[in-house]
Amino acid sequence: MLKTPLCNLLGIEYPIIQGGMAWVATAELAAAVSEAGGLGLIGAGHAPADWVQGEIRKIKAVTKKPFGINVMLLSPFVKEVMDVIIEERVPVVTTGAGNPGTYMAALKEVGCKVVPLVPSIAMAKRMARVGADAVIAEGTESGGHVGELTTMALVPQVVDCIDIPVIAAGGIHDGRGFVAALALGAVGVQMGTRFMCASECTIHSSVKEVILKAKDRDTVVTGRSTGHPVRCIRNKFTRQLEQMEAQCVPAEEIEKMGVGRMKICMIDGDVQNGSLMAGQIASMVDKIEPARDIIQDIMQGAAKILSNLEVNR
Ligand code: TUI
Repeated sequence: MLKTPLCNLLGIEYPIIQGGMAWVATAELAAAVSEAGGLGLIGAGHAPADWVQGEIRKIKAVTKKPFGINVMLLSPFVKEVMDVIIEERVPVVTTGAGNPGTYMAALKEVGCKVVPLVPSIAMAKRMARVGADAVIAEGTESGGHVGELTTMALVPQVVDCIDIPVIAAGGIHDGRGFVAALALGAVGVQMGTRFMCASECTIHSSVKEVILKAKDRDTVVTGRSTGHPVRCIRNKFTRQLEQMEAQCVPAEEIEKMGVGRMKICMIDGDVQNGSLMAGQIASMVDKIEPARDIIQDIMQGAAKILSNLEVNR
């Protein structure tokens, strides 16, 4: 039943990791994904360490299955969050938006599997060298902070340049994307956007509605001028940013504009003035369903594709 080395590495049933989305990936969503046999992640984002500790305790109270924390390395609370992760012996840590090298030894010492997100070959090689257990190669189709390369171009190049397992992320929605990722040499997938519309996901219902209605060209990348490009669903806020970037407004001013925008979107439901981070497959998400059904759909879709390939050989 489509076991890969990722299942053994993380102690999970299906090689599917839920993206560690800030303000979106709470203990409720992560628990549902882990209970369904994938790896649920809590997104630490810019949250303080005591919030992260609270979420860890919540998930431990409802599931005995493995789970992880995504640490956003641009957060001012990274050090304290890492201390909590070590104290709580969290099974898996994924990292985004930077180099987790300085925390690697301490995390590994308590048996934590460290799985950095990488947008490039250089970063993948550096992570393998400093002892990462696996990497997630994330293509620019993803929502949130993105690199330049597409999943199709990035994943096989990362697979060829390192000896540790590679997980694919960016632009994956169903069994087709899952099989494609394995064909590129990945041992599993990470998916964010589809899990935003899981029934257990606690974000504001208005955000889910926008994703359900999204069309193929509705996402846009802003912030290239600041060095932190971010993919979001186009809205009043992204149009404002595009205008500022066209007028060459200084990077610090543009960065300042982004502060607090994810919260007002994901929690308060302001889908026009908030930062509605989502990936290019938002247009494929067409229903709200339990995390378990999402995982089953991917695995059943993948099995069907593989058996058809076999028949047609
Ligand atoms: O991290 C993500 N996705 C994210 S983080 C985020 S919150 C945010 N807020 C404001 C500005 C920027 C982000 C929303 N979505 N994905 C993984 C990812 N990591 N994408 C790109 C990278 C990355 C970028 C540079 C990883 C390493 C890196 O290395 C830089 C270095 O230190 O050399």
